[in-house]
Amino acid sequence: MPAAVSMRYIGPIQTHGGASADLSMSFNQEFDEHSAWRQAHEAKLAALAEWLLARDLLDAGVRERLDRLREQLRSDKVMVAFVAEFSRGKSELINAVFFAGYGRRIMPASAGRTTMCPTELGYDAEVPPCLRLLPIETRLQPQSLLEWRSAPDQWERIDLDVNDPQQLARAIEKVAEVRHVSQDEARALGFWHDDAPEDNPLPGPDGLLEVPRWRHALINMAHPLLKQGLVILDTPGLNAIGAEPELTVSLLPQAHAVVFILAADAGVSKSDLAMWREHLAPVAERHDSRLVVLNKIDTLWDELSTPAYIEAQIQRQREDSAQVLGLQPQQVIAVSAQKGLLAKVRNDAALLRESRLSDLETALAEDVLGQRRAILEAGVVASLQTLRAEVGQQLHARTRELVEQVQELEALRGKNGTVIRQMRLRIEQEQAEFDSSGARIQAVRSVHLKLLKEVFALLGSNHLKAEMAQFAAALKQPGIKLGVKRVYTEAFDRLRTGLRLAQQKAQEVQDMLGGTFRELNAEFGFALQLPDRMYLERFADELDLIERNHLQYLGLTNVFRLAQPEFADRLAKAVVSRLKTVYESASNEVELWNKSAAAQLDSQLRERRKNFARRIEAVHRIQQAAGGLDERLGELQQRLQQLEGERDAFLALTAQVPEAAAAQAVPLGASSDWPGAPSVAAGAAADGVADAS
Ligand SMILES: Nc1nc2c(ncn2[C@@H]2O[C@H](COP(=O)(O)OP(=O)(O)O)[C@@H](O)[C@H]2O)c(=O)[nH]1
Ligand SMILES: [Mg+2]
Repeated sequence: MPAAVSMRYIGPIQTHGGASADLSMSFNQEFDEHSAWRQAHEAKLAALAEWLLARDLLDAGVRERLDRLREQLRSDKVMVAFVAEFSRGKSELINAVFFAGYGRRIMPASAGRTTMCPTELGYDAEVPPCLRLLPIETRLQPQSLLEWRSAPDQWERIDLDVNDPQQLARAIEKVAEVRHVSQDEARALGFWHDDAPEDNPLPGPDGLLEVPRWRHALINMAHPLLKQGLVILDTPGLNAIGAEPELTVSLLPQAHAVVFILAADAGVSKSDLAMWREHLAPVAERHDSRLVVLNKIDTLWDELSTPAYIEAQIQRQREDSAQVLGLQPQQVIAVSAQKGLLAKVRNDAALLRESRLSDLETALAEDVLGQRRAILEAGVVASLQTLRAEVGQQLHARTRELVEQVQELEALRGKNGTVIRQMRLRIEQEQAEFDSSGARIQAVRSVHLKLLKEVFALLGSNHLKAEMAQFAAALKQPGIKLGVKRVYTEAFDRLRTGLRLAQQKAQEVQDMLGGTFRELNAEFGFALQLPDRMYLERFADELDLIERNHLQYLGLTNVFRLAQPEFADRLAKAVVSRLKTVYESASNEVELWNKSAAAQLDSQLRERRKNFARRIEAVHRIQQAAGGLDERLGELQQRLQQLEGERDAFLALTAQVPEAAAAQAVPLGASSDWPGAPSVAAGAAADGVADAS
C-alpha cells in the first residue's frame, strides 16, 4: 500500500499463516498492480521525451503524441457501476470489495431503500475530501447533469474526514435522505407516472409521496484505489434509473464494468428483469465486462442441510437466473457480500472463502483491468511504432546529410582556391533555390489548411447543434410526441452523412499531403513521412452506439414519460452532450494528425536551413586556413559516429516499452514490489540514455 493512505485504512485482509495465497490477492491488490504498470510506462515515456528533447528530435507532433499518451496513462480511470433493483446488496458489495479496509460499512446498506440517488465515488486532487449533493429540484431545470457538474456552487458540500470512518459513514448516510412531496411535484420530478401506476410510490397518511432528496452524489476521497483512478458508481433501483436518462445514456455506457446483482432470497423478479432488459442488455453490446452476481447466498446456508445440498441449491439458482437472463450459468457469480465484508473486517479467512467474494474480485480484475491494460498497451505500442518511424526518418536524414557533406569536402582535397570558391557559389545557389521553394510549400500548406478547416467545421459543435436542432425541437413540443423517433433517426442519418463527408475530405488532405511529401522528398532529399491515417470510421461506430443506446426512450412504451417536458428536455440534453464528446474526440484526432504533419515539415525545413549555413561555414574555414579541411572532416566523422550511437540508443529505448508491456501482461496475479517498480523501470530507460551519450 502506498504510504499516503490514511492511517485508519488497514489495507487488504492479511491471511493467517497457512491460508492460501490466492485468497489474499484481492481486487485492491490487482488494481495496485495495474497502477504500478501505468506508472512504469509513464516514466519510460517521460524518459524518452527527455532524451528526444536533448537531441533536438522532439518536434511538436512527436511531443503532442507523447504527451497525450502519458496523460492517458496517468489519468486513466476505471469505472465500475453497480446496477440492480434496490435491496439486492449493491452498497454492501461495494463495502465488501473496496472498503473493507476501513473496518466497517462506509456506504449505507440496510433493509429498504437506502441509496436514494446515484452515487459516484472517486478522487479529484483539486477538491478537498467531501461529499457533494445535487438537490433533486434541479430536475425541474433544463441543465444536464454534465452541466451541473461544472457548477459546484449548486451542490451541497459536506467535508469528509477520511481518518474517521465513523464520520465518513455518517456523512455518506445523506445519500439516503428523502423528501415528502405532493403528487404533482412528484410527477414533475419524474417519480410519478400516470401510465404505470404499479411503479408509483405509495402515498403516506398525509397523502404525500416520498422522493429522494438528492439527484446525484459525488464522493471525493483519497482512498488508495480511488486515488489510482478507480471510479465506483452506486445506483438506486429501477425507478430512479429510469428517471435520469443521462445515467443510462451517458454514465453506464462509459463504465468499464457493469455489475448487475440478483439476490438469492428474491430470485429474478419482474423488476430485476425489466432493469436487465432496459438498462443492462443495451450497454452490454459494448463491453464484455458485464458481471452478473447472485448475492446473499448465505441465506441458503442452512445448518440442517448438508454442504452438498446447499451447493446444489446455489447451482440451481445460478442456472435458473442465467436462463432467465439469457446467459451461461458460469457467467453468474454467486457470493455473499455481507459475509465477505464481515470476514474481511474480522480477518476470518474461512468465512471469506465461504463468501466466495474472491470469485467476483478475480472476475473484476481479469475483465476490467485486463481489458483496460490491453487497450492502454495497444495505444502505447501503436504510438511507439509511429514515433519510431518519424524519429527514425529524422535520424536517417541527418546521417545522410552528413555523409553528403563528407563527400562534398573530400572532393575538395588538394584542389586550388578557384575550385573551392566555385563550390561555395554552388552551395549558395542551392540555398537560394531552396529558399525560393519556401513560397511554394506555403501555398500547398494553405490549400491543406483550407480543406482541414472544412473537416473541422463538419466536426464542430455548431454543425452538431444544427443537425440535432430538429430533434431537440420535436422533443420540446408539448404533449405526445409520436413522430419523434423518425426525426431522431433522420438526425442521426444526417450526422452519419456529415461524418462520411468529413472522412472523405480528410482522405483528400492526406492524399494531397502525401503527394507533396513525395515531391519534396525527391527534390530535396527530405525524409518526410505521412502520419498514420486519420481514423474517423470509429466515430461512426460511436454514433451508432449512442443512437441505439436510448432508442428505448422514444418507443411507444415510453410515450407518456416522453410527454413530460422535463423528461424530454433532459433526454435531448443527454443525447447532445454525449455526441459532443464524440465530436470533440474526432476533432482532436484530426488536430493531432495535422500537427504531426506540420511539425515534420517545419523541422526538416529548419534543419535544412541550418545545414546550408554549416556547409558554407565549412568551405569558408577551408578557404581561410590550410588545415581547415581535415579538421572539418574529423568533426563530421565524429558527429556521424555519435549519430549512429543515438540511433541504436533510440531503437533500444523504444523497443523496451512494448517488450516490457508484453512481459507485464502475463503475470497479472503475480506480486509486484510497488512502488519500487516504476523507478526501476525509469532507471532502465535512463541507462539506455547513458550508454548512448
Ligand atoms: N443475508 C445477506 N444480506 C445481505 C447481503 N448483502 C446485503 N444484504 C442486506 O440486504 C439489504 C440491502 O442491502 P443494500 O446493500 O443496501 O442493497 P442495495 O439497495 O442494493 O444497495 C441490507 O439489509 C443488507 O444488509 C448478503 O450477502 N447476505
Ligand atoms: Mg444501496
